[in-house]
Amino acid sequence: MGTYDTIAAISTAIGEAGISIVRMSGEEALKIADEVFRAKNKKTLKESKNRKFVYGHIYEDGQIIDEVLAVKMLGPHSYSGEDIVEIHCHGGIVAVRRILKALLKRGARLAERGEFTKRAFLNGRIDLTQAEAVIDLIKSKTESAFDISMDQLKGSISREIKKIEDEVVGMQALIVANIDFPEDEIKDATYKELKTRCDSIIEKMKFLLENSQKAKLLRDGINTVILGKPNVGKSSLLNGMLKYDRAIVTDIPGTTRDIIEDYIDLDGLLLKITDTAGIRETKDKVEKIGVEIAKDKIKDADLVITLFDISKDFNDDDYKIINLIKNKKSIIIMNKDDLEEKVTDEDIKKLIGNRDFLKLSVIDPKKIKLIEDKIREMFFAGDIVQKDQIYIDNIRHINALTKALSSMEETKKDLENEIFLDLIEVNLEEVISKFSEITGLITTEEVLDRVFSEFCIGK
Ligand SMILES: Nc1nc2c(ncn2[C@@H]2O[C@H](COP(=O)(O)OP(=O)(O)OP(=O)(O)O)[C@@H](O)[C@H]2O)c(=O)[nH]1
Ligand SMILES: [Mg+2]
Repeated sequence: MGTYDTIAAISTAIGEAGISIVRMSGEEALKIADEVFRAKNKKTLKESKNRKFVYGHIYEDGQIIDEVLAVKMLGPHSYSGEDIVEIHCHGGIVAVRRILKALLKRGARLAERGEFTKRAFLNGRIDLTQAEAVIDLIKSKTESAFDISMDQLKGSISREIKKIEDEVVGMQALIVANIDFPEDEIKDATYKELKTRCDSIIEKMKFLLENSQKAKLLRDGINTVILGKPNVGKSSLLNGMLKYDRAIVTDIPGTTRDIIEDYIDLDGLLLKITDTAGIRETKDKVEKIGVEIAKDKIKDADLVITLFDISKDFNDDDYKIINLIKNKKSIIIMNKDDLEEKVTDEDIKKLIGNRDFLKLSVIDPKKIKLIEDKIREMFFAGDIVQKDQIYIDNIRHINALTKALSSMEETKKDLENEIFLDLIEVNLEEVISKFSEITGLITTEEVLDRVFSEFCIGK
């Protein structure tokens, strides 16, 4: 265990709440806490039992500043691997700030983002993939994303990587065993065996990378943009999907001028949904900017829901819109089918060709379900998260795994060309070093800074 200074931070979200928690970690945590905490039973925290709440008060300048419960968790069996003291005080912003200030005054240092978790890593309690899972867990917006992070926190990634690494080490062992037996027969058999093993490893790595895309969609959400000319019912659709009136809806074309973003959880499938300003040629300065932003949003969209109003004749604006989604995954909706239809089947065919479409009314909640079913069907057939699978979705892990895969593919070519075994061994060493980057066995200060800067303060 390393020795580091003592850090303190407010670990709960700032705002009105029942309780708030101030947390301290480090060698001096108990000493500092005992300078401000007076237990009702007169014992110091040092004397009190490990992991047992103690009732008392925090004092500053002889005055009670709050009534609290304090608990110590001695290292190495604590979250950070060091001595931790948590002070559970009244919620709100005043009590926590006062307590934090009192601790800082006595020598604790304000923790940086993720520093408690960073210490857990530095003290060897968790590896880097597990530390990253902690932040992903906090940021999860759906149950599936949470389940994936929970699995990763339990070490699923490192275990999977370790399994593949063992196979690579097995190849190295085979090389070392045969490098000094250059008889032709043994040589041929060795290359053959190495090639078989190499293929199997490549297959496993590819499978992990393919799954990663699915996990990334689950985690970050499907970037969904609602598109159409003014007044076709875009904001009505957004409100219908969110099931509350998030956007203003009026019969005046050009109502939405800015983009409106929100999240929808479709049984574990996360949609990041964006309502946009209706696309049309306009002289209005504000609306014009909105239209440009809308066009820009389409570029990054995973899915575009495009609306047309069939209670009016199509015009040039509709044709422009169909042009914008030429190469995009999209759902086309012929909206307002509760009103008298002004367009014919031919008009529709002329506009969208042979593309699929749904004809409905977005102000009917039952019809919203049809759209949601369509989205689900487009993105996932069957279960979204399969319990027994490993999902690697962290960009850092994906990059390292991709590099490891390309070294492995290089190895495959070298084996086919029967190049010297000791050179192949060098390739394999490269693969293993990429694996060590993932788990944090080999890491740099820069990587750690990047990983932990994603965290909130107090975690
Ligand atoms: N009858 C009927 N009216 C609808 C339907 N969908 C939307 N509307 C009405 O059409 C008008 C425009 O709806 P919005 O949802 O504001 O349309 P929008 O596409 O967001 O319009 P902009 O923000 O101006 O681009 C409102 O009066 C809605 O009540 C529908 O399916 N049937
Ligand atoms: Mg609108």
